[in-house]
Amino acid sequence: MWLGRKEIFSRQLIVETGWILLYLHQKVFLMKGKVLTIGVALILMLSCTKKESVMAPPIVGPTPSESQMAWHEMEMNAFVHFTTNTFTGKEWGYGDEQPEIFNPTAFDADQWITAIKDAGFKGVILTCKHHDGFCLWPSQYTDHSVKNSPFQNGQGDVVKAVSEACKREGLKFGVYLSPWDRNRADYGSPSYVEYYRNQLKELFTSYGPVFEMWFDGANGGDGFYGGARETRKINGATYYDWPTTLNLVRDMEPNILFFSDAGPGVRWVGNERGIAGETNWNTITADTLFAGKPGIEKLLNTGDENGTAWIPAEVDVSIRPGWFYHAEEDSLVKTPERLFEIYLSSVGRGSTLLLNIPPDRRGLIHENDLAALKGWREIMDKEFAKNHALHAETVANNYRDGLENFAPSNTTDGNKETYWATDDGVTKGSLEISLGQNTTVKYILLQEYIKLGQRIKSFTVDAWVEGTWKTVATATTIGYKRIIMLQPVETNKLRLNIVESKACPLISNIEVY
Ligand code: FUL
Repeated sequence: MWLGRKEIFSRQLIVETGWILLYLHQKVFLMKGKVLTIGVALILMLSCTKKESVMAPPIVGPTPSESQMAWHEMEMNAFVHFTTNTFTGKEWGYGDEQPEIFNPTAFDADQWITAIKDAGFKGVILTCKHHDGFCLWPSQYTDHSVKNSPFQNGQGDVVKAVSEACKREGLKFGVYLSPWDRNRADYGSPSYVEYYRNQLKELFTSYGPVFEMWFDGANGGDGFYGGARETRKINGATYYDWPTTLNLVRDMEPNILFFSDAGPGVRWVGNERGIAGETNWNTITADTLFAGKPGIEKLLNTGDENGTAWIPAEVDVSIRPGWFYHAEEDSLVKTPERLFEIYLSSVGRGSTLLLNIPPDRRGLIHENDLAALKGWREIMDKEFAKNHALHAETVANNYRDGLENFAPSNTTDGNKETYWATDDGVTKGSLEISLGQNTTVKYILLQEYIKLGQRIKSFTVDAWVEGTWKTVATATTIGYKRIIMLQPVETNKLRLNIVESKACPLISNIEVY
């Protein structure tokens, strides 16, 4: 019944109704002549007015592409760092490591992917080649790979095993291929860029589909470089000729998302501590940016309200102090509580989390990391066990034309495709949620309907306490998702106040825990 009403007012139907009227009345006009023209014009005008008034709000600023939207919805992905560093104890291999040292004796990609899936991750990005240049697949373009290691007698292929395990478990697979290569003699010359592109071709044609491609801007200058052992500087803005490389990849994988400091699909968040900006715009102007450009961390952390492109921030952080496994860090694995804090400062601030979980020398996720992931999952399941706002009664001081399509109840209907919207030009608004009974509230979760652009600049949340509204949260942006941890408050109703918005605010979801 309720849905039926929605359909009647749906934009498409109104548009269609307009066409039917036009068609009918044109026929009448043809038969009976001039007098009826006025009637036709009037009826058409009425139909248009009605059509305009129930239209969805116009788009504001840049909006996410379909792949970006799917990426937002993934919320949590796992990063896996694995290479010769795992066996040398280094973080940045120099490039002179012998392939013989790569020897995971109990390698089990299924163990990684099962643990990753159970923790709630939706995708995995693997360091197919890190800065040391060692390839986890038997690339035909170099000898510096698994094919010359004792791992599975030189027959092993980590990229194949991981991408296939992802497929089996329904996780998406992503590729990290370090542009900086400290092993290659030709690093810094055009032939290396050719080599890099050839490797991308190998990866995308043999191990796809690939949902995200990670271009790391790191470049420390010095390296083995085929025995030269010297420092090489490249011009990060021009050397790799990224536009050509991106087009090459797009030809193989049209929906790919490119991560780099500057996007174009996804941007770096500006730190490796797991913290997105409290203010986090999904937009930046990337024209003059490039991977590895120094001094842009703050901009990347908060985004830019007036940015010209939708390039959301990805929060990459490791479960351990280092990106690679080191036995001496076994006691330094982040606690479940710390992982939960990181969840709140990444996903809870509208970003996607990319948590690194590096396998050990056996080729397994270490027991301590497994325990941390399990404990974290338990905290998440406990803290977000019951959404007290689901199907709760709502009331708002304004909603678009008073129509159900845009009613405040859309925020608590459990459907992220419906949203509360105010009239055009109304950039403030209040929405009350009745919880039905006194409830201890610890978290409020809000989602903007970002398909029509990110809008909200500032908001507050009030709780009804002892007969009066008490402000329990004051914040800025919402974006795809915002989770605010409150001082636990006993209340039977909450009020969201949109204080400032670029245009009429659109809220698709409110949850209360
Ligand atoms: C950095 C690299 O230098 C680290 O080793 C790691 O891969 C991290 C994710 O990105 O730029």
